Amino acid sequence: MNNPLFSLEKRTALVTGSSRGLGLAIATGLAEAGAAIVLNGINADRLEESAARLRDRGFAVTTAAFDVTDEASVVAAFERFDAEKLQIDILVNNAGIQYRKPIIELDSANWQRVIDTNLTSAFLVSREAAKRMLPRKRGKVVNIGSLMSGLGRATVAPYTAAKGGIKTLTQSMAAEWAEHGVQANAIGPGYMLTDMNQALIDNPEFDNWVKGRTPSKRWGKPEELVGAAVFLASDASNYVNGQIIYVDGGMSAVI
Ligand code: GCO
Ligand code: CA
Repeated sequence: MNNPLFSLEKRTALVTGSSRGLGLAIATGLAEAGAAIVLNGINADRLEESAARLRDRGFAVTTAAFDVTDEASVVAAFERFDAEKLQIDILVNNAGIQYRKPIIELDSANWQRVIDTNLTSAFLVSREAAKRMLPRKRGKVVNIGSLMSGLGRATVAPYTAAKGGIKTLTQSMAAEWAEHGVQANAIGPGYMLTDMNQALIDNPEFDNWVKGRTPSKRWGKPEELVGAAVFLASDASNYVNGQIIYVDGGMSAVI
């Protein structure tokens, strides 16, 4: 990264749900752009393994194991950051889960679990981050939405409701924070090759549908989110507010 506009040197980025999957790919990409990284997840062992692999590559990595859906844990994590003088300059709200069930068979506990993990978490973690960013007049919040932020799909109602919420929550964040020098934006990944999607990837009918309907004619690779993430985390996006950038091989342009 030679263009200083896109450099993340001297910035610290917290990426939620980053022990694996899209979160780990994004955290790695931000590290490659110069940021120090705070990895988050609930499984402390898996977190340490991922941190060790990044440290082996020479990156500065801290781990913070906490549950992004638990308000007290989120507040405590930020108090720990304060005590350790760890300033979060960039927050990527990536933590997410999927649960597939037709609406008439869906129980409210699973509905709530998906909403809490994919949507409420972004509110909770951003609130604590923004409380500290606003007085500094600088900060970046990048919410991970989805192609489903603007579309429905059978069997994933709570996920689409949460991801739709992410899109408009991002707009409200921008409405409140842009004047304070804090930019909030979102990334809308399309169909990506992740563990979460393994059942879909392994289903030949679904796999063919994705390849047929995506203008790029293929699934996305997790590292293909890095360009948008670095852009939205860097000074290159200082006048970009409340947007969702779809990284979906063109799917949202045609569907
Ligand atoms: C699903 C998938 C989602 C999609 C994503 C596309 O069941 O719809 O699990 O995670 O991959 O919404 O943007
Ligand atoms: Ca994940």
